[in-house]
Amino acid sequence: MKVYSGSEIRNVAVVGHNDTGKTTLVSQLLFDAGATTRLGRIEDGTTTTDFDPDEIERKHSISAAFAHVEWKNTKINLLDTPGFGIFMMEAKSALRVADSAAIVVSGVTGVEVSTERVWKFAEEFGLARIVIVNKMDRERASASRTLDALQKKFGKNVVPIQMPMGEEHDFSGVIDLVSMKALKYAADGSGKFDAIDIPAEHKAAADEWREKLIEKVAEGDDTLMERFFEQGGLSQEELLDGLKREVAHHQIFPVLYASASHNIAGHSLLDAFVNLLPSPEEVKTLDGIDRKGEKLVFDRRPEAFPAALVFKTFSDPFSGRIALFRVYSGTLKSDTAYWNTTKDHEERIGKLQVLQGKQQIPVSELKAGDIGAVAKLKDTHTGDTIAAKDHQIQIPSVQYPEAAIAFAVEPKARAMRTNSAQRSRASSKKIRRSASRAIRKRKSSSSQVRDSCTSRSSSPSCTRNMESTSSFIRRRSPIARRLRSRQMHTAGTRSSQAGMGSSRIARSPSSRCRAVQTSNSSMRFSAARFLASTSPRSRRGFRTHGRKASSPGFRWSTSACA
Ligand SMILES: Nc1nc2c(ncn2[C@@H]2O[C@H](COP(=O)(O)OP(=O)(O)OP(=O)(O)O)[C@@H](O)[C@H]2O)c(=O)[nH]1
Ligand SMILES: [Mg+2]
Repeated sequence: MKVYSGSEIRNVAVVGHNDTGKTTLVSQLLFDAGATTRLGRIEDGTTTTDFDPDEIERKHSISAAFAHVEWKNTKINLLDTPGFGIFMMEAKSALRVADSAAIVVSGVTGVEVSTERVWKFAEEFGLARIVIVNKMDRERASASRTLDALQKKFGKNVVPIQMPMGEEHDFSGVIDLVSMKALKYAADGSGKFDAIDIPAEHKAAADEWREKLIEKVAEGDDTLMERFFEQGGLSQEELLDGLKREVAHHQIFPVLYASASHNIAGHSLLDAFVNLLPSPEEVKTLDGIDRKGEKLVFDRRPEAFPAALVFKTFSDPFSGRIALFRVYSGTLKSDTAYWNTTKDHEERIGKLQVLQGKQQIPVSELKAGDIGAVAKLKDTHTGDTIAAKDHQIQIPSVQYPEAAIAFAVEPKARAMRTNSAQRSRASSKKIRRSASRAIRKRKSSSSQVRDSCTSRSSSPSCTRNMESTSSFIRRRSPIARRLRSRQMHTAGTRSSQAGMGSSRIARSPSSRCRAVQTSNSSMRFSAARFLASTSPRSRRGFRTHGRKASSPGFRWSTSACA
């Protein structure tokens, strides 16, 4: 994998309300840039960034995922985030390490609750923003209604730099208001397009939209304003330069249009990311704190000392715990010892990687501005800073809100408490063995039925037999179901141990009983799922406590478990 310098990188968090098409859009960008060979679809469970079995089953993103593309010699790091309110902290962590936010809204529903929330987060972190109006092909999609809603909520600096060609079923491409070319896309989802002259029926509207864009760009810059009055307009280069500068300074939030599922306008989005969004090098310094908690401003150049922030940790079934981090200064190298300045101990970095969904691609080093991952860190969790030992700097992480729900799972009997973990492991193994035995048996009887049925005519009893056998295999046995629910629980526990968000798992010193305190939405989800999915029988021997926090200061204490 090539090593990129800061000026060749764009870190973009794809955020917005749920169901606006963020994950589909990331799949579209990956496909259009040639990073994948097919257009991933939510319906088929083939998107790159929704790879978790739960995400595939539920057709929603649950946690932030990372992918990257190379476009015009620039590496675009894409952080796909969930849009559901309960998973909002995942979006916030992604925004914390991004340099810009691509805020996705639906052309049908416009501004929604999470749109406002992610906008506020982006504002808090001082990020450049670009608005993508997706689903322009859908019935009742309207560019003007969506633009009105956006401007009403976020102000007149939200300005379209494109005009959609048609709406609903007629949406066929976009008119670029900078180059004044129409990009007409193929209807087969291949993403191929022709740059043509603006069709006569759109010409008057396009001229009017461009006029407004030029006025807005000229307003934000005195030199451009003078040029505007001198020439009566701006050239394409002046317009693009002005736009880039004002996007970086949050004076303009450009609006673009797309249909991710029909693969329309993907190339123009990639162009806009490269041409308009700031690179990590454009912000020269970063505020950190030293060991005494005093503010420290430090240099972000690749030649400076290495410093990176771990913003997410998750468990991979093959590689173990994976930490995702952003390098803020210097260069991080594989197989090198660094210092965890938050916990004050040495941390050896093994093989550095970059992620493409769940796929891990090795890389020798990562320069300031890039985002990468590393497996099996000794004791480094979300929010920790990794730096050179002689530079005790800590990079501020996201502050998570207080837990809204807390719960604990504990064994009822003291005898169980001593070795509940071993018992749980042993019984999982036992269940797994009997489940595979049952499935093997059923499969072999299924093939017998199939053989005898194909040799004879398709009698009603034959068809019935085949149906029931195959539906059994689909559903698997009750034992397999029990195994699944247990695996789900283990996964939940594992992710909390991995330090996802602010979830914590604590062990009471006197027993093996575990208490989970969670303010992380994914963990809450796993907890709720564990309680909902396990049958009373498989929960036998465990007592569960769940309650809503009555006050913001509520915390679950491990003593409740002792
Ligand atoms: N018609 C149409 N459907 C789309 C488009 N983009 C996405 N969809 C569909 O909208 C649904 C939601 O898409 P996702 O990509 O999962 O949306 P999301 O914003 O990632 O959703 P969350 O992860 O839950 O926040 C899926 O059924 C997609 O096929 C589009 O441009 N047009
Ligand atoms: Mg999604």
